[in-house]
Amino acid sequence: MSAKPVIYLKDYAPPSYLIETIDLKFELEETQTHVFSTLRVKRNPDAVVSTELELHGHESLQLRSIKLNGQPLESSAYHRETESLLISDLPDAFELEIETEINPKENTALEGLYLSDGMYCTQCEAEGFRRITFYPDRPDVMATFTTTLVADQKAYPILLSNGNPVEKGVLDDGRHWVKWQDPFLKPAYLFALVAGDLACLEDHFTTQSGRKVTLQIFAESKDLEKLDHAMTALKNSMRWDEQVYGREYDLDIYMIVAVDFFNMGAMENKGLNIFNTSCVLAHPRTTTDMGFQRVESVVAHEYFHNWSGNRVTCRDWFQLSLKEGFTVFRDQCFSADMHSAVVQRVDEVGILRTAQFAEDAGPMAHPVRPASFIEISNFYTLTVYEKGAAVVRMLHTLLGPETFRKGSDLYFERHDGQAVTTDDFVQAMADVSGRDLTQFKRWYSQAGTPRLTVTDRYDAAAQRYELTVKQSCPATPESKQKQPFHMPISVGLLRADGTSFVLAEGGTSMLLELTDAEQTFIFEKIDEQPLPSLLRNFSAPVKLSYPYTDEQLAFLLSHDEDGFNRWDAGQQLALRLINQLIDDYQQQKDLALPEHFLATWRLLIKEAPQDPAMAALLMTLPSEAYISELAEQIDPIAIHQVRQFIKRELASKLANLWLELYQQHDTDVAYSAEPKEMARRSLRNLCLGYLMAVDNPAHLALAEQQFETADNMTDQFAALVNLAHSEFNDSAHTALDSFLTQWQHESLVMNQWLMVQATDPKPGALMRVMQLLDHPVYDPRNPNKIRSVIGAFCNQNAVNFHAEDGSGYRFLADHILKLDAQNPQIAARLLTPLTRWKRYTPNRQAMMQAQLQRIMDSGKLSGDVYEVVSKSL
Ligand code: B3K
Ligand code: ZN
Repeated sequence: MSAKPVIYLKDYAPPSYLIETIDLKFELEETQTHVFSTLRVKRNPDAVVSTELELHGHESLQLRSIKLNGQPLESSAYHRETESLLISDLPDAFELEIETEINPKENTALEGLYLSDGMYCTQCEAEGFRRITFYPDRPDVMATFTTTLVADQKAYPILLSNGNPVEKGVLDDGRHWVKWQDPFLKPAYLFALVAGDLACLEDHFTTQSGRKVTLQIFAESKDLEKLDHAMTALKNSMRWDEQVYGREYDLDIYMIVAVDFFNMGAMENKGLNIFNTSCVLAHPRTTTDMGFQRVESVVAHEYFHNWSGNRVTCRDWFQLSLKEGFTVFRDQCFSADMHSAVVQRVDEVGILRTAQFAEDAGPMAHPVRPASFIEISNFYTLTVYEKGAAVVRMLHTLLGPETFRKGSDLYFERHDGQAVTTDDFVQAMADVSGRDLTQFKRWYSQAGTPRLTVTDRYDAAAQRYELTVKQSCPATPESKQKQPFHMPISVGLLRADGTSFVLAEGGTSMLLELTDAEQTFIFEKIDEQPLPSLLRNFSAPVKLSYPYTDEQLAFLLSHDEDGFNRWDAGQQLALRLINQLIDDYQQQKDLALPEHFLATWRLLIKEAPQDPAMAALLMTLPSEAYISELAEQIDPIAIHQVRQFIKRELASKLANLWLELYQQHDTDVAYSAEPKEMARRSLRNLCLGYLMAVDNPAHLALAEQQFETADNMTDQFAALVNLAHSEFNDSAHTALDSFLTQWQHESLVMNQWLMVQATDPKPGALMRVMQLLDHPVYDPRNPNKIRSVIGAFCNQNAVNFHAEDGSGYRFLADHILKLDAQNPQIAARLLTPLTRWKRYTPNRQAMMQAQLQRIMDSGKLSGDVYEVVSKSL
């Protein structure tokens, strides 16, 4: 059982005391770091009930001394509970001095202060600061921080914290110190420090008001050449936030530090972002195009937090989406402006529709603003991030860009320096638009993915077209009955010649506002039977159904002016075939690909050169994860076999076309990271994938040649994946071995090498995965390595993870039990595939459930793992 209680949003109460300033001094030693903290405290005039002072403090903290206004505090004046220190009988204003001792070296949870490859770094969001010192570790307590770091000068020449450096000095025992001051109010979760031997790339940015800001990106010196892309992304983000949101950077210095041991992607600490190396280092030789885009979007995301998150922060952790949903929306728009907007939209909807919809349909489903939790770390979810972004996007769509901008201006001005709620955000949007957004707010309080069923009627004589939309939403753990949502549905109507009708306000798309459980929308002066294009650009996070025929979907695929809906029509067409073939497969019938499907693909290939980026999307079959999410009952083997069958058929029946397209998109020009070149590479590598789906030595030779001659990681890695996963390549190990030899000293490339093997769908993958865990490049304490092997196997190798004998489930449970003691956040995160047990075939359900039960029965679990397992069973 977990000792941790459930925390409810409805129980929120303002803090009894406020902290005006905190002055910190760290004497950094690997196993015994001393933290001296001086707090200026005053009673909160807005507190509803005035209780004792609650300072959070993890059980690992050793309290060395505590003084009130300079006098040692009597031990009867305070007492310690598991997660806090409570002090009673305090005056209205006072100073508190606390000395604690911590052990960064033993900190394997990677929360609070820890060592990453010998360098000190911190991670305080959400509740890591309480592992550093006793403090009101809650986001509505905001203070100004001064931080002095003292450490050995030779081993730790660089000492960083939030804000601006104000003083430094050298001590006569070989240590030195630097004092940092952050003038902005901030909650403890935004505190950071770094100490290490680091190289730095420096640049400058002049803000729109003419202030010069120093930009510094720190990494190990061997990685200095991999920082240019992040620097460019940072400058682009700074410019973009000025242009699109009118937001300027506010300190004289902005720092990013790359660390190899990190529980997630990156962290937006004020003025001192700490990044997982995987989200900041990029070089064409070692990083794929996907990696480049990830770096760009994470750099942007963390930078945008400076306003949406830091200047205006969350009142409590239930409001997490206030900063995360909004910031994801901001980084999505940034990426759309930097690259192809359609490709960006397809990618983000892909994540939402597969992973977030699955979360919303599972035992951990929760509203964008959860109403309760045991462990907040479990709520950094796709719902809070991606659905939260979709909700902000709907506001943007409903209000239009100008009014939305007025709303964000008002929000930032009204709440600068405050800790607020999602209601405050929506209120700013309501105030500038004059609209009542009360119903809209249900998106924050009701979980679940709404279903829309659309029917239509055309009256030729009256030239009138009607669309009727019904909405419903399945029950989720927090509520059975759902009230209708308010959502924008963007529609277009296509004529038989493929052009779109001009609708109200002169455009070819129109916004319908759905508010009722059932609503009919009427279009006048429609002079021929139209074909509706619904939910353009995925204007709401819902599952929509309309009774299209295959011919109508094919028509949308070739004619819809909405790029997203063109792509989606192709996906729906493929899904129909896939579902049909899954039935055939389960009934042990022969599988066959219909001629009209091949004809569609011939056309796609023919037209591909006109828009390679779009073509690569259109010719990618729906993923196994998406097919699974839509399935009534998931049969992973059938899904895999059918998808492979279609791929092989397309490959063999259209082999010459793939080869021609592959060769057409070859180039002698040197590598470039321009979007056009990225698109060319993605189309060419898609062709390689099809070529490698058939048994043909000539195709194998092509892949080998590409592997050996590629001047960039995108092409080399695409060749490696194909060589390693091919059923027809007897010497997969040759490519894997040579890749290992070539890149063994590049940790991030080794993650990719581990991942290719962990995701190999061929039989025997689990045995190979177990061997990888003993390989010298694997490190059982490094989250990136754990994700590359265990995470990749359980999430991206469905056929093997779901093996009939239950070996995959046992393997995952074994590792969760081991990991929980070491790093509960990572352990809880890895559990996800087991939590979906109810979606699988009955034999699998039983085996998955048994492993969850085994974890539950194992004794002492962290709150993180306990919460996920207990909610899943
Ligand atoms: N705010 C951090 C996430 C912190 C996760 C803590 N378990 C990164 C981000 O979303 O920008
Ligand atoms: Zn974020």
